Amino acid sequence: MGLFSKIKNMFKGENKSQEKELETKEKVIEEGGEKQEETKELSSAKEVEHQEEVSSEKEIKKESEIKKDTSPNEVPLKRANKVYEKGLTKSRKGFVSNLINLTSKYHRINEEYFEELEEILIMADIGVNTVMEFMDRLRSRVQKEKIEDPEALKEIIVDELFIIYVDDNILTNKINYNPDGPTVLLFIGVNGVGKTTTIGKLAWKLKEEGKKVLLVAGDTFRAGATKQLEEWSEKVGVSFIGKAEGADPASVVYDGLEKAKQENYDVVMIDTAGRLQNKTNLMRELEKINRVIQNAIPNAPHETLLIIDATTGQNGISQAKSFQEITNITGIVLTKLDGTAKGGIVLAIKEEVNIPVKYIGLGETKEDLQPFDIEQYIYGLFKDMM
Ligand SMILES: Nc1nc2c(ncn2[C@@H]2O[C@H](COP(=O)(O)OP(=O)(O)O)[C@@H](O)[C@H]2O)c(=O)[nH]1
Ligand SMILES: [Mg+2]
Repeated sequence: MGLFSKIKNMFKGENKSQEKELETKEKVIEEGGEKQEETKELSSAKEVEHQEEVSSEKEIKKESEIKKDTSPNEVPLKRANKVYEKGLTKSRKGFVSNLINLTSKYHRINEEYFEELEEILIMADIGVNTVMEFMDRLRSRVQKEKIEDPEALKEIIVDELFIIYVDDNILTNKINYNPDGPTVLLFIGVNGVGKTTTIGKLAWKLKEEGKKVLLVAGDTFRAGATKQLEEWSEKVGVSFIGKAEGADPASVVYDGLEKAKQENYDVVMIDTAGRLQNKTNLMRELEKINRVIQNAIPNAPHETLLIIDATTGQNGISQAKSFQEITNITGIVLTKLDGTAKGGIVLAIKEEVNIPVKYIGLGETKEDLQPFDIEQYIYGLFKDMM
């Protein structure tokens, strides 16, 4: 069975009653969202916090009601599905609807069809080499299997696009945890890609899993960066350590790791400033930070996560290549997928960078960071074609 059919069965075969339950939950979440809208009007930050608490309490209550007659893992999985579906809406309306339109436009597969398909894929941020190889495979399958109807090619297109990704077991989304002592996660990437936000969201996830989390404000360069991280720590209820603007990032990191060891933290997340325009300085700074980390905890950092903004397309890929030259990256977090209509950048990363995408950002709230799962991703993207 092809990948397309497998995913279709996995996600579409769900029984109706569960879908109904989800609709109820979705509604509750939407109501919560409206609450948060209202709170924007309020002047005091305290009141905002309180409102958020009220709405999240409501969500939790509803969730426990749903849980009664579903298995324990189902609700989080369904919730993740919804985040994927919602976050990939723009890409479905852009890239995928172009594919659907192409299928209805042509009655027979011909050269123009192939050319148009190629253009759609390139426009979707899928790397040029990947598209070329894909087109070769597709053309030869069409010839060999004597396929004439574009309708019959829909499934094959999805299968052929993603099979490389799925078959490759090197690409794991798992975080490499330190079994004895604090796990150190270092976050790098240029300014504005979503480092601080990602740390905040992930801190919330890890805290929910019962981990003791410390955030370290290693971006001492940009005004307000330390404050922004501190606010996230308060919002999600984890610890924070930071110094004044202009302090040596390595010294903040040193203090953070000492604290983590003394107070038995499970996870330390280090924010950094990403001034890629001065590569030599950035390299020196990262080397210094890495030295401090390794002195404090052998084998650390356990992950160096590069953050890429999906809306920047090829530019994001070049950033990845530049960072790859100056440091050892173990995983990528692809943010702002909700903001792109292209959706194919995951494949370009695979082709051109070949570092696993571990998390994706599908929106601005803390729930919107999800472990990258290729099957959920494909379903979220192509559900209208299934
Ligand atoms: N829509 C959307 N916005 C995001 C996402 N991740 C981050 N952002 C926004 O991107 C902006 C820059 O994020 P920030 O964490 O300050 O970037 P940093 O400079 O790399 O630390 C903020 O407004 C974030 O809310 C995402 O997944 N989706
Ligand atoms: Mg930041």
